[in-house]
Amino acid sequence: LYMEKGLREAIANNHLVLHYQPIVDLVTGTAVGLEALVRWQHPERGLAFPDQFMSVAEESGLIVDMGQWVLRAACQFGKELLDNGKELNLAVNVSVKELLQADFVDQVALVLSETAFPSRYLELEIVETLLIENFSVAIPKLRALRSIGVQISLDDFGTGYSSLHYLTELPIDIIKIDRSFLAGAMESNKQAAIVETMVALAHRLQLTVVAEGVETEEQRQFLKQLCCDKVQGYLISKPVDQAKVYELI
Ligand code: G
Ligand code: G
Ligand code: MN
Ligand code: NA
Repeated sequence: LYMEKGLREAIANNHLVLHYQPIVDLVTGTAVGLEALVRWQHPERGLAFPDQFMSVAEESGLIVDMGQWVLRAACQFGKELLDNGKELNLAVNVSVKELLQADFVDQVALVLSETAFPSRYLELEIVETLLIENFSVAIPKLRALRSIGVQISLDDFGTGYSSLHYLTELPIDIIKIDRSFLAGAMESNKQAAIVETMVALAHRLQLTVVAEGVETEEQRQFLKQLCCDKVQGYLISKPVDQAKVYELI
């Protein structure tokens, strides 16, 4: 498969690059975190986005090598920021295929120690649906990750089918409300009620809440009133390259 071969070479030749999207504290208005988002810097075709190669990565199993590359690059950048006095959490997306690798927790611990990035600044984002489908294998791994100090985020919250049933059993720290909920919240009182309830539910469970896909000041004010903890979205910034991160923070 051409794509698979190309992707394998891209990982080996460092043709992947991370962009970072700031995550802002709603009370202070300052950036407290960055979500790392992978791109493929293709020598001929230019910058490719995850929707163009993530399914190939998943199906071929290359997601495991790619994930290792991403984790290391993100931790290195997080450490560089810390060394420059910028204390920011780094959020890294992890696919369930990676999480289910027998040595995943050991690999995370190794990357943290080799990059000297303190575990408390690392957040691993896992999408809800896939986590619940692999519940019994995934849970002990999430526990082990938390025991080494890593924080766990439930990504795309609200889009999974049995989220509420499992919510109390998942060893997580953060809920990320999927951007599809924000999109309708300004037009519909019912949609707004759902977001309000999600924030309240997360707080009752002593979880931090991040709202994704915040594009307007109106949405930001709405979330602030709800005491949502953090926001992420085009209103603050699109994902940017490493150099631009320094301009933003
Ligand atoms: O901005 P963007 O197009 O990068 O992200 C699209 C999707 O790709 C998001 O749902 C995000 O979770 C996923 N994604 C981006 N980077 C990574 C990564 O490094 N690993 C995994 N597993 N998914 C990623
Ligand atoms: O991992 P996750 O599925 O949350 O990935 C985030 C995705 O959402 C990325 O593709 C990113 O570029 C995109 N994104 C981030 N902020 C916004 C926003 O404000 N609006 C929209 N439409 N997409 C966003
Ligand atoms: Mn994410
Ligand atoms: Na998400």
